[in-house]
Amino acid sequence: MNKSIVLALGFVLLGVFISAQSFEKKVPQDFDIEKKEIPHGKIDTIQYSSVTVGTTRKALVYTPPGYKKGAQYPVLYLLHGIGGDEKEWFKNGTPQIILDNLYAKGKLSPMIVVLPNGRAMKDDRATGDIMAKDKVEAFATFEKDLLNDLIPFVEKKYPVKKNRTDRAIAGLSMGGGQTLNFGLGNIDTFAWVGAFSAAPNTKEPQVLLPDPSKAKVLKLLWISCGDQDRLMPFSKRTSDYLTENKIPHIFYVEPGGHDFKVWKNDLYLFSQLLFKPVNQEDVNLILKSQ
Ligand code: FER
Repeated sequence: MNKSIVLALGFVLLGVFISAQSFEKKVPQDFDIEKKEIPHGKIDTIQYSSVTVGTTRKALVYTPPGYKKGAQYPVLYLLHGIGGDEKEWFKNGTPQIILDNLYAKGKLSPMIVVLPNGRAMKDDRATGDIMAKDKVEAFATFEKDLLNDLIPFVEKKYPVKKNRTDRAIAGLSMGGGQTLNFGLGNIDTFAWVGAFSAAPNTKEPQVLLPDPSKAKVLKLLWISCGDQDRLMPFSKRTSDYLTENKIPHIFYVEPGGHDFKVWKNDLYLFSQLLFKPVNQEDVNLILKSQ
């Protein structure tokens, strides 16, 4: 082949590679609009038997476009808030649309996303007094259900990788608190941790991480919150403690309150960072944008 053609082809391939890898910080207006013409992932409801709760429990599972049983995928466990259940993200945050759109642009590492029900009790519906003591406590009980029942089920039923570096946990509000409590409490299980607008169930920093240096093995520790959210102190005190102890993390403060506009934006940014080498330039882009 002629040298200049080789060179030109090289640049084209490099261009494709760079655009496929580059991080998209600016959220496009159509990031959550369904597009018929692109490949779609699939949402299924699964049922697993929970020894922790003593019932059969439901979760939704999103498999990515082009999902093949022969491949092996990392898994993101994505948790809901106090007023929700396993369908909350799906109904209000449309992660399947946001992620389909990101896949179509080559911005995501292929992953399976599990949307559990984080209220681990026999009646796990978000009905009646959602702030009742037993219902709030069930969000803590979910740690056992997740580690001992749901993760083993997912890892048996789906073709997934089983290293800590292949598991991410993220969530909004009560799910953000669960993310910090369970993620930082089980660093041998999760390497990617994303807390969106963490709620008062978030343990105090010294309890979360008595030995802060342990968090250095995390691939990514993301804490975000809307600047108008009255729950900001729970994110800020955690980030301050990490900063004091020189633990690398992203503290992303964005315009907004305690709502899905913020959480969809968080998912859009956070998901692009998962399961690939963390690129300091991408992290700087996020930090500079606040
Ligand atoms: C609280 C305020 C907010 C609280 C929980 C929340 C358990 C959770 C909010 C959410 O998940 O959206 O005092 O106490």
